[in-house]
Amino acid sequence: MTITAAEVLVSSPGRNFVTVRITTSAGVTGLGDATVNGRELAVVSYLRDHLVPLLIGRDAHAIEDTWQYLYRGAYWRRGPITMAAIAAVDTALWDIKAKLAGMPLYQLLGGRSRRGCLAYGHASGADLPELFDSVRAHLGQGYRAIRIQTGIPGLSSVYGVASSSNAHVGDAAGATSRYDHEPARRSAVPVEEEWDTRAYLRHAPRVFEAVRNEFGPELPLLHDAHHRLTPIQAARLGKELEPYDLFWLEDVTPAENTAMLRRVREHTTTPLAIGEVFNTIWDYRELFEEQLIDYVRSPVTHAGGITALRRIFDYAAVYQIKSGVHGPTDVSPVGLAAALHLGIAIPNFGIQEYMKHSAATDEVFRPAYRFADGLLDPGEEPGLGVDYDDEAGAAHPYEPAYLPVNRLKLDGSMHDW
Ligand code: EZ4
Ligand code: CO
Repeated sequence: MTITAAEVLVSSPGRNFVTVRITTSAGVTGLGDATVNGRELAVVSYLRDHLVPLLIGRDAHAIEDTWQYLYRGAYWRRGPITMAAIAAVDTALWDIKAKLAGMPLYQLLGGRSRRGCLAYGHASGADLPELFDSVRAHLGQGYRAIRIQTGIPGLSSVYGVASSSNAHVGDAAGATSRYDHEPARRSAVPVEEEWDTRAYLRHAPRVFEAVRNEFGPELPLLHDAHHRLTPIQAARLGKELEPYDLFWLEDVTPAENTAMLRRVREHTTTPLAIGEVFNTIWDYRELFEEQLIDYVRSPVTHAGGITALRRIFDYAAVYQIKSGVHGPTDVSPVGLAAALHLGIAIPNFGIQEYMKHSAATDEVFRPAYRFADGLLDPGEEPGLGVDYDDEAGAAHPYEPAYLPVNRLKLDGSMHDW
């Protein structure tokens, strides 16, 4: 059975997605997610101009060999664009193999290890009353773990905090209503946000104190610092959050220098998660072997596919480190489905981020996965359980969109985000 076609599908049902669809001589097709938020068309070119011509005629069953061929064969290895392109091809080939076996993909990955994948949702608010409403709404929807982000006194808007004032065009709910589900904004250039680390460090512990007082000690709480702190600032934050028993503190420092997490670890027992912007197993080596983190944030989409991420999780398991897969709306339903098939099977599943996609997105991808009682389940459809609707996709053509950039309030200089 050979690969006869590989299409790169671009659609924008509320946000941009890049999807690979591979067709085989047996007539079976498979899907993979190649979306890199804010740099989508670079991956389209990588795929169309450089990978698709190499795929035609290859054995569709030879997943490992194709992965090695695309990774080692590039000479310029790694990087988010390369690894997202490889991930999409790899995921599509796993989808095909599982469809041919007549099984949901997780059966090929070892079968079911748990009843479902514990999911966490995103509660946020400009202030505490708005945040509490958002937490209550998530509890009402069945979430059993919740990420907490809030506005900071003195800052006009903060990344990751939804409000009616930063509603996004293209949302099914309309441009004037609150939209919790979209980190990017459709615009020709990125929106600029302002930042003040000292104000954040003063405010964050008070927020968690208030949330614990309101909602009690049981609910697992998570928080994302978006790479904005220095090691010593991160150490202080982790220490000050200890009384509030976080499930994890995410991305405290910039991802390039993983050694700096040693300093953070020396000071705090708050569990640490990192890796949503990593793209290979090598990025984790120091963090695993020195046991500097507790959760791996890589999604299938940005870490080279199912083949590569499974290897990362096995490596993590040696050090009692668990999965905590990135699942924002910019990971498409194909990428999320792939994560759920892995998550339901692996021994060291931790938690899965879940930021529900818009209705328009689900109309294009028709995912079989379901969320109930706080757990996500990949479903029992053969393969990934995602079915791309060409007509629905074509109704939403690509539109430029960017994540915001972050400047210091003090003097306007660029800051990590
Ligand atoms: O900033 O998905 O944990 N989740 C996050 C996300 C990321 C975006 C980047 O595209 O940090 O909001
Ligand atoms: Co994050």
